[in-house]
Amino acid sequence: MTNLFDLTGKVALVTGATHGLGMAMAKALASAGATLVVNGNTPAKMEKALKEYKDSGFDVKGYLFDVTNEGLAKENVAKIEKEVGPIHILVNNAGMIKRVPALEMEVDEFRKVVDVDLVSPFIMSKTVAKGMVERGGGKIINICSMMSELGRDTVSAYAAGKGGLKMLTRNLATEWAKYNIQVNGIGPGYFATDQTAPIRVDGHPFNEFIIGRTPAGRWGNPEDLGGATIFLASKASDFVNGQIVYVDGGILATIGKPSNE
Ligand code: GCO
Repeated sequence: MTNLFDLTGKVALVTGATHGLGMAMAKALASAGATLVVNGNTPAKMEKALKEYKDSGFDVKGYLFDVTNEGLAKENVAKIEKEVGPIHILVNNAGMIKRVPALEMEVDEFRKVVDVDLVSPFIMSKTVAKGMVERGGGKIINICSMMSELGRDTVSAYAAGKGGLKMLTRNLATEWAKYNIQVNGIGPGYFATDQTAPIRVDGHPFNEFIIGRTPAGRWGNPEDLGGATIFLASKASDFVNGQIVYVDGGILATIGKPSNE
């Protein structure tokens, strides 16, 4: 039986992959045999990331461009497909968060977060899907969030963006299944990354809350996302469409329990 999870010969583009969860998912795809292309928008972070990929034994090409800019997305996808090859797997991971109470958040701040978290996955999906349609198929994975399902104080823009991204995933899956393009999502729970560092420090009430709220009793490690990423990028998910796979240690499965239990 051929290895359902083998990505040999596939080109994978991961946006926002110069650190954190994006880098972990990118490394997982490369470890399954994919030819890896990573996007970032900060030269210094890209330089550091390419060295880390190389030191990890992965031969990776990096492309610096703003995924919220459709012209740059088109230009760079064309460049990647010319220089590396047709993109078989797109992981829309680039994202941002601003933790500001809604009453205090500026409208421009709200728009910027939604632009990065929701509009850029639309831009990148539409740009890459054109070639996938011509070639008879592909895989698109949108990185959603607990906030695709739940609200919490101070993250209104992020929740709106990630909630929209869940429905964008389902809608693109509906429209593009006929082209053999599977569009799915991954919803990370609470992971130990730079993005969560401010709310994860020892003694921070949120740190204790999350550990108590997560049945697995810990923050996720970026490597915990590798299996779901490979699954949704591989033949193993050819009949999976519009699903969000939550890798969350059980948070969404439970109402939680009293702290004194
Ligand atoms: C927050 C966190 C979350 C997590 C992740 C959860 O402020 O609540 O940063 O947004 O990072 O998105 O899935």
